Amino acid sequence: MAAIGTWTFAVPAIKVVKRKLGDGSSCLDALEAGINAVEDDGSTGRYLVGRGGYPNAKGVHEFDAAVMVGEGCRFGGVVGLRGVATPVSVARRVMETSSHSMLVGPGATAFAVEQGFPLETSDTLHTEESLSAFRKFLKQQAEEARARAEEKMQQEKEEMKTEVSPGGHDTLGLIVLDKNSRIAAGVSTSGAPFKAEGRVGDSPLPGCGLYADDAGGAAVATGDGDNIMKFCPSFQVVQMMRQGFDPQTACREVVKQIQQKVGADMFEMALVAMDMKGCRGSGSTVVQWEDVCEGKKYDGFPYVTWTGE
Ligand code: SD4
Repeated sequence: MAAIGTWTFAVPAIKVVKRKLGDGSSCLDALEAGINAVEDDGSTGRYLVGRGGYPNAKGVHEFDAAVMVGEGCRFGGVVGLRGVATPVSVARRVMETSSHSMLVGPGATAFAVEQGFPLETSDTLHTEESLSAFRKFLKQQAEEARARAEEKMQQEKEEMKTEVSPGGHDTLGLIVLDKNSRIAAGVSTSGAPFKAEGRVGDSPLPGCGLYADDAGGAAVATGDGDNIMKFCPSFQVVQMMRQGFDPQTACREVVKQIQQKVGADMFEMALVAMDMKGCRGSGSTVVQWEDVCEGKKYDGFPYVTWTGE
């Protein structure tokens, strides 16, 4: 039995996974419960997951989440889901009870309601921290607009950029291997802070934000999803593990190949992976990461891991 999760805020998720696997739960049950523990807890603030995640530019939470099971490569995902604080559970229902693999926007929300998920509004999905960050974003936008009008200079693309210092990325990605050697991966995120309405990141896309295949193992990604999705890195890592590479080598090699391709425009991306023996590894395009929850800097990508009998 083993688990690995992105960022230090995966600690509560891993604790739940440990308890559930100890009670004999399947990897998927443990994974869902672990991710729910972070999604539904707005108290810690500062991560982009579930309740208290940062909303889009209109102040609305649009969640992306997915699950994938190694056995049969079963997959379910939701994109731009509104009103449900535990999107990974809706993603699981898509996998288990619908004839589809991915539902988007209003369709995803309607499905969640059909499945009995209580619908929430921004009032309860926001926390004080996320609301104040959004207000800061609006204020900054207004200030920028004023400055642009005053200066009346040529349109400078750079100035149009809103930089609210989201301070990094922090999607929860979790991989769980149970005692029957079944593996599952899941991700949950509110996406890039203050993203455009309708924007989709890498997280819910199979092969991009996550992949699981019991012929090799599982991998999850975090970082700049608009770029990550172009490279299907989670799929690449699992394919390499399938060919016999250990997770660490696979993650590093995939990062290296992307770096070689992208060159100077390299973007933030981290990968964590686990093979079917429970060995784990990670790779990242950033040498020193700042964990936004803790405000600490780490050499290499911070992740949380556990292994048990
Ligand atoms: C996204 N990849 O929506 C996500 C954000 C993220 O850590 O991973 N943050 O682009």
